[in-house]
Amino acid sequence: MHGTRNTNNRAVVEWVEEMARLCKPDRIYWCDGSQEEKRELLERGVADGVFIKLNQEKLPGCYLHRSNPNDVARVEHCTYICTDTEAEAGPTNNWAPPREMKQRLYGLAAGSMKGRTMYVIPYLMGPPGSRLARVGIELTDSIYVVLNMGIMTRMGGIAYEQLGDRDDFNRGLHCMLDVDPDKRFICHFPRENLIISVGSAYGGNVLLGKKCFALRIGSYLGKQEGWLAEHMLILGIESPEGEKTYIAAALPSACGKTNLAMLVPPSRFKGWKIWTVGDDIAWMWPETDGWLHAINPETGYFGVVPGTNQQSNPNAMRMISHDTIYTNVAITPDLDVWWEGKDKQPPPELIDWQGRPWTPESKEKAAHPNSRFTAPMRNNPVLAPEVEDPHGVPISAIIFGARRAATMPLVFQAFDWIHGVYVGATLGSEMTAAAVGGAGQVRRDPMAMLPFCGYNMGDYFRHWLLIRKRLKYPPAIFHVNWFRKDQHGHFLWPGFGENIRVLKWIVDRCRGRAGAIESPLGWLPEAKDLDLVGLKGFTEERLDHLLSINPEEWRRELLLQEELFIKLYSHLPKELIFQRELLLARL
Ligand code: GTP
Ligand code: SPV
Ligand code: MN
Repeated sequence: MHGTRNTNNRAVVEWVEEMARLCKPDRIYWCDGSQEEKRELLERGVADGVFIKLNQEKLPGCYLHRSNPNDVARVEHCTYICTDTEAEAGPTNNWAPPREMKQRLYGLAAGSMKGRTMYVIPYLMGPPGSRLARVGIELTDSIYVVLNMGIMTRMGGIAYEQLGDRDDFNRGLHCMLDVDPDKRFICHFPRENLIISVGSAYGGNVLLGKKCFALRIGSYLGKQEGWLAEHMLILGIESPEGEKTYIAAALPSACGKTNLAMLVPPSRFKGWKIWTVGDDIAWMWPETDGWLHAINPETGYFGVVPGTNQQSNPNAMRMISHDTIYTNVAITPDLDVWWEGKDKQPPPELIDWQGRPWTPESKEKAAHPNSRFTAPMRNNPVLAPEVEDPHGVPISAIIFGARRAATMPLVFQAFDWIHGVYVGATLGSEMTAAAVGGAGQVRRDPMAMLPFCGYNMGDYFRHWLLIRKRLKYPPAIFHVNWFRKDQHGHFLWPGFGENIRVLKWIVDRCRGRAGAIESPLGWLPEAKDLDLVGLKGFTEERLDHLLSINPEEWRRELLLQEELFIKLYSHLPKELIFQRELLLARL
């Protein structure tokens, strides 16, 4: 029978019963992650109006979900880290005392599932048997959450198998309430390994395995246990000779991780291949072989839809053509999907993401700028088989990347680990639609973790510095920027598949085969060091602009870096202050 209790783990059963007494659902449904269950829930979701079944001839197994228009992105202003003291959460996180916050949230949750079903989602983050694999249980009253977690995580019996009779699973309670922004809280209680999320039904706010567990709680656990939970893609790059190199890259939300992880090299790069290990989150640890190893804790991609097309990301287009959940895209009269940047010519009529008629004359966007696909990784034509390896992959390079119209060159290499940590710690990027508010403004986003670090950011930098001591082969660290613009506001760099040219330089630097010149920022490639063959219309002048360091822009940049350091001062490692002095002197 579907939905009946499928575990004897006492801690799980007792906690579910306790939460059911609080939320008072009409029924409890224990998920098993099976295909039949998925079919049943999709049917129920369609009947309840949670999903629209898309054109099954064009998009087999695909469904559309429209979220409440007040609930379309992560909400950083209502995201809290509830550590015992405010200093533990640090100045970059919202903090509230755990007891009070829990009382408030339990008050909101009380009776909120009356007339509804409470779904019990057991899930595993990471390949079974991996030393970092972790179990979570999410309780939710949203079918959308269940079906997304089924794609994004190893959901079902495997989680109970890995947990055995232990009680060290992440507890995640999610109540939609009436999706009221005034009652929206995404709260983390790191010491108890507990997450409570109320008042939202969208993405990173409610798929608790992802940003809440794998990053906020994960980073806290990583600090205690000596590993790193990072907002990073993981890719394998294979040369024509079959040599494989693994790279992890942190770019802030909606700044290009999924695209880089699935890159298709242009025809000039015959024989080169990119394999995706992960597109959003990396869990990494110093392995006994002296390398930093990484696993992807997830099993699916919750990716940005707008801008995805045959040219920019053909692998993603194939991946999302079946068994995919779309959130907040537009649809055609025959139930196909559409979004800005899918093709040049929009169809003559559409239903927009809010369900309203839309024509090319309409002023508003047809798809929400943060519309997303949820697709299983097994749909990815370039999925790396290593993704299932409990030992992970050894990382040769770490990239920090940003979205910057000015200031930051296309690529440079940090001088060493400490300098690299400084480069990551001072990362600044233009904000995007992935979170509510501020899109376009440059803000500091240390290591792309500003919204995701579950403890004091200064202590997090110190943790990074300490990890170095346990590595015999530390990854080389780089900074990239695909988004520099010319004076007319056009991107100087073609990006997407052409990014392989930068990745190749990075690989060759790691393997001691590529040249560079010393600059105040770090090692910079010269024109002769980059393979630019076959890049149409690309002038040396353009490359000069892309690699230039403008003193005026850097004066401003240093002031912005200083603001962050002042904010973090009380916990900031002295090494980073020293790095700043060195950079100032070099400039
Ligand atoms: P999250 O899922 O929010 O963490 O985002 P992400 O970092 O995975 O970003 P993603 O790859 O989805 O890209 C976000 C947006 O940036 C999309 O609209 C892409 O089309 C665009 N983009 C990605 N790579 C490039 C690039 O190399 N150049 C340019 N110009 N745009 C890019
Ligand atoms: C991000 O914002 O970095 C995402 C999307 O990957 S969400 O899952 O909503 O956080
Ligand atoms: Mn992300």
